[in-house]
Amino acid sequence: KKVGLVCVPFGLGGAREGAELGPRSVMNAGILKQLESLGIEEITVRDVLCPQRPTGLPSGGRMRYEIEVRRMSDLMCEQVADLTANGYMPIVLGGDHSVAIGSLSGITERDGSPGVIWIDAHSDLNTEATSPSGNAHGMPLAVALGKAQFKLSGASGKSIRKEKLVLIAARDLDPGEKELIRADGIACFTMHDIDRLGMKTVMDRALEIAGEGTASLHVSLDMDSLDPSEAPGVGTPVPGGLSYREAHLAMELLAESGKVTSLDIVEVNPTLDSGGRTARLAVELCASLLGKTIL
Ligand code: DIR
Ligand code: MN
Ligand code: MN
Ligand code: MN
Repeated sequence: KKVGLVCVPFGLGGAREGAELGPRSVMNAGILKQLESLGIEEITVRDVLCPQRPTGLPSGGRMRYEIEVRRMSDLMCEQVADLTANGYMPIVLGGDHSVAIGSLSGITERDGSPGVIWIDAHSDLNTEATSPSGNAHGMPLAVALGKAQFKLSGASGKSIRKEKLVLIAARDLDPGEKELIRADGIACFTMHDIDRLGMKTVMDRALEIAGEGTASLHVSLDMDSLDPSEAPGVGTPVPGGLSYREAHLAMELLAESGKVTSLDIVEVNPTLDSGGRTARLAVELCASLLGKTIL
């Protein structure tokens, strides 16, 4: 197995500064060592040169920092497409969740629409019209589904299919997002569903929906899916999240499926973290997804 780590120090998609420091904190938490100890034969690291906070007012219209988001997405799309073409599994280290716009368009460019498992307290389905904040990190799935006004230059504007998208761990949805989930019949396993069914059943069903009938399966892990008691270092913590074991079990089941072809780990914010705890958990969860077992 070959892994391509894509570091994307971009934080302009969120409301708080600090997510742009995420990639470095996850690297410092030892992700390279962890990958090596799992017997990954080849690891390449790509750094995406992201636009940083400009001095003036936020650029763009209803999506804040639209110009910067577009620049970062175009650069990422290229990197992810190139890694995929060369047989590397892309692992994207964010950055806020707007980096997933580039992951998804890069994957689609090579392999066609992937199945997508989105593990997040939020559904990231806001369009410019429904977003209460204007923050791009709340919009990547609306962009990928072709629902937003924002379109990437080269791409067709639509990189994923709603039938192949599954949301897991949702617990904080905006009105427009709820409406879209219902109207489009998007599979959504909320925390309530996880409480009732257990993570094993939820993941079995998620894999049936997103893991079949597509050439690839992308997992997007927003660290705010975890309970803030486990992962305090995120920009928008929401109580009532995944436990430490639920999150690991999800990753272990994904590993067992053998279907995952790419991964994002996003929203680690070291300025809000307690001694690198969230970054270390991100590394651990990545290891579980790549096949690390307890025994
Ligand atoms: C909110 C927050 N739904 C928004 N979204 C977050 O601004 O659109 N996504 N935090 O991760
Ligand atoms: Mn998110
Ligand atoms: Mn989130
Ligand atoms: Mn976010």
